[in-house]
Amino acid sequence: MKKVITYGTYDLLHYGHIRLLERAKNLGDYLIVGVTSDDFDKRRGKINVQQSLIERIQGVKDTGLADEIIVEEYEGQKIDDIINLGVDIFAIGSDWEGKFDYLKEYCEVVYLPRTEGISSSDIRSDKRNIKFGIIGSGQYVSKIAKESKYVNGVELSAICNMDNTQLDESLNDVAIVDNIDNLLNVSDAIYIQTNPKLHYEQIKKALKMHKHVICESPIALTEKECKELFKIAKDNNCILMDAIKTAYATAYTRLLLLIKGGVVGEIVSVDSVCTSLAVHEQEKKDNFEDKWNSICSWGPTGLLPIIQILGNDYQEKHINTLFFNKESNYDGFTSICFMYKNAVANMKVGKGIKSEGELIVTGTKGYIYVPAPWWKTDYFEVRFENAMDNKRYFYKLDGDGIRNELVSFVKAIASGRIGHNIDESTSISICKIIEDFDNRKDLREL
Ligand code: C2G
Repeated sequence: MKKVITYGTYDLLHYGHIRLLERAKNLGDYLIVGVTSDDFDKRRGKINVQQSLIERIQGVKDTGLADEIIVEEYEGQKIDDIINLGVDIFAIGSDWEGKFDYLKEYCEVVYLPRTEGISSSDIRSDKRNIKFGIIGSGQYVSKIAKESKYVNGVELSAICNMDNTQLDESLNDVAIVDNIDNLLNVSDAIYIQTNPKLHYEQIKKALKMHKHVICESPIALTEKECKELFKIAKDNNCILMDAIKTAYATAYTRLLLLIKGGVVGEIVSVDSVCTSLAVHEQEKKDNFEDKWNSICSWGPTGLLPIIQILGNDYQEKHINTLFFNKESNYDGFTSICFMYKNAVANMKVGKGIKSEGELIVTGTKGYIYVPAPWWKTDYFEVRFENAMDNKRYFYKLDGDGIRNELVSFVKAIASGRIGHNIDESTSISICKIIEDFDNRKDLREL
């Protein structure tokens, strides 16, 4: 019996895929189809896949052409599969011509002509693109705009640059508008990266015009305003999404799942540190008014794992703050200690101070260690008393997480609901803690 194997993502299965499978099957007597796992696709840069692994497997199954379906999960797996499954022929489309010649050592390699005129990307882009506008400071806006080019289903409508920093040269052909109204007029959805003091009014305006919003955290400066915004979003059938990049990093979401699965036992402590030296000596003296303070710049990220792991029903919190400029509410350093029923959490944030930006989650069986800078998580370790049991996890992070965040935003708009990365209650808790800080509630000055 001649065994043939072929691999693919098979997203939104189409005629080109079916023809490929038919011809592959005709090369032998038994066809094995390897369908790529979601993780493997992300790792090889395919981030726009629309269907889940199960749906894609079902698609291949429904063709009736596969005698066996396996999942492709890691680089180098093809060699393992060919040896372990006793494969005679490896077949793949001609778009991969030459790329799999290294398999000739193990079996025959056949490149089959690709069917012209059809592809999953074409089918995906047949859906109308979301006109996507960005408002914020030039430097950051450039980053988001550039990342949006990797995301299927969005098309940059315009940019509103709120400061004098230059936009990246590659954006020369993008329309520039000078206020949010003009941005909203040409957009279906907007990314807000302005000073947190402006968020509430800007988000409200956008939602009332039925525009979807992804906003840099904190969404608002009070709990009440945040709740109101989510309600307006619901009433207007719009998506309002919190843009904490870390929440969309694959490594971070895997870490949360492992914790929920009990890998380190019951959690007794979460310690997170996020700092940067963005404020220089000279700036410390003046010009604090327009600056994002530490609690707004880093607070949402620092609080994220605490709230997502231990919840928001803490019994007490103590805020310790060192103000660099009290009149402007500019904290150079803030540490918050939370007391839960059976656990504690500590968050340290700072802008103008520097510390080790690590995340440690302590449990009754072991702990999770994420090295600095943990908020750009691509790697973490699960550690135990017996070091032989330790495990390391690595997941590639493209574009500082902005890319994944935008993919989630597009998916949320298409499905009408926010994914599991940050739920409404987490965003509201973050706003509440920042509100308490602003009101000096539970706060002690250093
Ligand atoms: N294909 C084709 N004609 C098209 C589109 C796709 O013949 N118009 C073929 C591809 O060449 C591939 C198979 O259909 O052999 C599956 O295509 P994709 O789902 O795009 O998967 P791909 O990214 O090519 O993954 O390890 C992964 C595999 O190596 C291939």
